[in-house]
Amino acid sequence: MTQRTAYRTCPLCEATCGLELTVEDGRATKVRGDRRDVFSHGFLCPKGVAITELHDDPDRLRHPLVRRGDRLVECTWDEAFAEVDRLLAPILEEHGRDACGIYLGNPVAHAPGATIYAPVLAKALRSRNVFSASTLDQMPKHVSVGAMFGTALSIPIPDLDRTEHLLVLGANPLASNGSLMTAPNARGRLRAIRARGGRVVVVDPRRTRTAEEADEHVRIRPGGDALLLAAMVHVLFEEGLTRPGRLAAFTDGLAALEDATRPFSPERVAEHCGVPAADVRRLARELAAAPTAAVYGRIGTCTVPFGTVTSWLVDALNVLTGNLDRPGGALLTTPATGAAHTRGEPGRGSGMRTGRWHSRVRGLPEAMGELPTSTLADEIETPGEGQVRALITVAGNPARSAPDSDRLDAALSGLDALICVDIYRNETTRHAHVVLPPPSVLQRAHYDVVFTRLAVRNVANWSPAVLPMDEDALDEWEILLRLVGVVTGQGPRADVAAIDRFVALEAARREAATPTSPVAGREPEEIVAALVDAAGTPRVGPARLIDLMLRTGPYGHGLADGYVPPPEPAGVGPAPSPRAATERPDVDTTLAAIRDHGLTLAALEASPHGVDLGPLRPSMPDALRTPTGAIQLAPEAFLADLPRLEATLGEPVDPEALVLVGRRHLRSNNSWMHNLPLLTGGPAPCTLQLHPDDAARLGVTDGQTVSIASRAGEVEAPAEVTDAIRPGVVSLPHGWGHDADGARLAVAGLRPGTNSNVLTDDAQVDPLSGTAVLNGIPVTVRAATREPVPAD
Ligand SMILES: Nc1nc2c(c(=O)[nH]1)N[C@H]1C(S)=C(S)[C@@H](COP(=O)(O)OP(=O)(O)OC[C@H]3O[C@@H](n4cnc5c(=O)[nH]c(N)nc54)[C@H](O)[C@@H]3O)O[C@H]1N2
Ligand SMILES: Nc1nc2c(c(=O)[nH]1)N[C@H]1C(S)=C(S)[C@@H](COP(=O)(O)OP(=O)(O)OC[C@H]3O[C@@H](n4cnc5c(=O)[nH]c(N)nc54)[C@H](O)[C@@H]3O)O[C@H]1N2
Ligand code: SF4
Ligand SMILES: [Mo]
Repeated sequence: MTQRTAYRTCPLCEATCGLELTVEDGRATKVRGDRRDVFSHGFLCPKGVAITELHDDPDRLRHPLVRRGDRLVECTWDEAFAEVDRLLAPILEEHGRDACGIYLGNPVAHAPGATIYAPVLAKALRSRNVFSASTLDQMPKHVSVGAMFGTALSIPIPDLDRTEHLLVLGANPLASNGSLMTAPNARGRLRAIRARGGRVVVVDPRRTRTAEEADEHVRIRPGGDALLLAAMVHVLFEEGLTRPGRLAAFTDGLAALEDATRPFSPERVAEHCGVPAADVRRLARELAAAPTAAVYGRIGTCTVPFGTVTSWLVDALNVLTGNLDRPGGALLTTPATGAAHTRGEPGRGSGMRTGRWHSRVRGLPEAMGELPTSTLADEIETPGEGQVRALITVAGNPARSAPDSDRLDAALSGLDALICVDIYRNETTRHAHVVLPPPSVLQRAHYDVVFTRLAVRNVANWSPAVLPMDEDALDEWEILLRLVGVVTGQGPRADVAAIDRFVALEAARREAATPTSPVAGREPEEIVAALVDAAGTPRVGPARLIDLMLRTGPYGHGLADGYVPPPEPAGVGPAPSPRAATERPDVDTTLAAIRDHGLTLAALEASPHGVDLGPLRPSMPDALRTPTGAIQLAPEAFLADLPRLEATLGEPVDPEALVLVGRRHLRSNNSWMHNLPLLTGGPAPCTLQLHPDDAARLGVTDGQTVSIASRAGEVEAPAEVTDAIRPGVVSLPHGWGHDADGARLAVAGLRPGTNSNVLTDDAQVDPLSGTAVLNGIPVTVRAATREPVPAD
């Protein structure tokens, strides 16, 4: 028997844990947390353990599928791409570029092949109909920070390991493992705040596991965060507690923000946000008084009617209390592969614009080159020029993840062509004409381009593939580039290597033309030729582009040979102390050496547990990319949404009305990973949580099947009566409903659960970002008159 150990960053959520895998005779047999990982120090969760099951899952697709009548059958790659070309070429030819849409799902952000090459495909398509999971998720944050700090990714990250006060709104990192805050072992890091005398406050309609770990749980009404935060801003101004400190020198809009929040006194908003006025005042005072503090909001602050305004006010509080851009506050990262706020001329930029075009049917604004996924069904169903007749999905399951999903599911089934790059035949891909499966995550190299940009510490990890690809397999980036070949008219057998080289040369050309780049003025060919591995073999694909990004990033020295890490000490060392996250004198030495010589991919390849680039560092005003070079505390467009917010104060508060919110479960991952036996034990997670008072009023008992109805649809689910939820609020997780005909998810089908997005309403969006409203959906609940039909 041959046995070896492999190290790999887990790509399954945003926490980026280091995994240690045992590989026996070519099979990954065991997974543990990598105790020497510079960031996760051995932490992992059950999903990380299940990564081998994901690889071995018999339902995971190993071969492309093509539609023959009402069946999807296995075929060769050549047959699959020939069919893609046969379907797409005439649609693009006859109906124009917009007739083919593209939808990019969440795992696109979790694998560099897709992170880098899916946008290349979207660009090559030259369609306005680009959709993604971002408008079901964090687009309000992109739009708010884009206006305030100048780029869509200028997202302040809470300095979790040093803060003395953390105010969390609408996030449950103990279940989600953190989002827009990459922090492996969120629980340990939250506990450390309290252990060093700090305070954690969680604002959530549910008493979550995170709320249980906190000093205080504020049981807000769903959607009430914009009011709560506006009132906290109001209190800071009213009571003279604003202390922007050094930020004042480069912050515009203080007076405008003060004026704009004047109508939102705690006394006026209390009933509507569900937080007593005295508590609002105290929360504001405590935030202002804390030596350092960070305000952090996530799903519950984004997928709501005032998502952008809420996201803006989160950072407005960070600015007003002087906590933005200071240790212990909320800071921008300095990621090894760079970001828009580290590139180009320091301190100034063109800013972020939205609404450069609008969706055809509902006139919703573009943001980051995308249209809202909430209007995808409209664009498919509505005839006329620009109607979406074909759709490419990459790592997405919009038939379960998007609002009013019954409608979208039906729309998908009516497309002239649906091409899916996906590893499962699930609720979306069952409608496909062609399914193109990438290899399993263990068969692909990894670098977390996205989440290293959002991490509470600057780190860099490269993971080589743990297992070889299957014979005949295509890597995800190769699949995407062959699709580029089709949509650019090069046919089904385009030269992937040539397109890839073109992409690399374009990236090199952009760098060469950037005066501040360490490769400024060099020849693109020369730059690309220097992107070789330690043996001198030219790199290709994502590895080549990541090497370029590292060499031209904040720690890069262009084409220089670069930093050589010291050899790995043999054997597994002792587990680092919990303090390791902050107190690492060795990090300063490493960082100095990296700064002297420059970071390259070769250096990361020689560092299987990653490279620690230290805690977050103040970077403003240099990192600002607004046209004025200043923080925009009161962007016009956001001020203009406040009258709509004020108008909600005139709506009656009906004590008997129910609203639906979502929730996440540690052993689940959006709509997938439900097919892995390791994650399916324990009580069924897909229950409708409701408060005992509501249950009593409705005559519902624990475990009973209830019917939940909204404007969009009606579903049934078992009731879970719990006082952990605020009265008037019910909660159902999303991503379930695995009983669809034509899917192949044998394990998930045994316990299909209920699809909550039958209830969410695609007509409701946050107008500034086009983001779906997925929380706070008005519903009625009653005891079901019949038992649910069992899954087939
Ligand atoms: N009601 C409600 N709805 C929600 C949410 C909510 O909180 N409430 N959350 C929203 C959020 S935050 C998000 S991000 C979206 C997610 O929305 P989506 O991205 O549309 O959905 P996922 O469930 O993440 O689907 C991932 C798909 O990628 C496939 N996949 C997995 N790994 C790979 C891979 O390596 N390569 C490829 N090509 N495919 C792969 C899976 O089989 C699956 O089909 O859902 C949103 N929907
Ligand atoms: N295990 C697991 N981990 C995941 C995922 C998963 O599906 N499973 N999904 C990943 C993805 S794609 C994302 S985007 C992240 C999301 O990461 P988080 O945002 O941390 O995830 P949630 O658990 O959905 O937490 C949202 C919380 O908001 C609360 N909430 C709902 N409405 C409101 C409101 O109006 N106001 C306030 N203040 N709170 C409200 C909900 O009760 C819930 O507790 O998680 C990621 N990690
Ligand atoms: S917390 Fe996230 S990154 Fe860490 S092991 Fe679990 S799924 Fe993987
Ligand atoms: Mo998400």
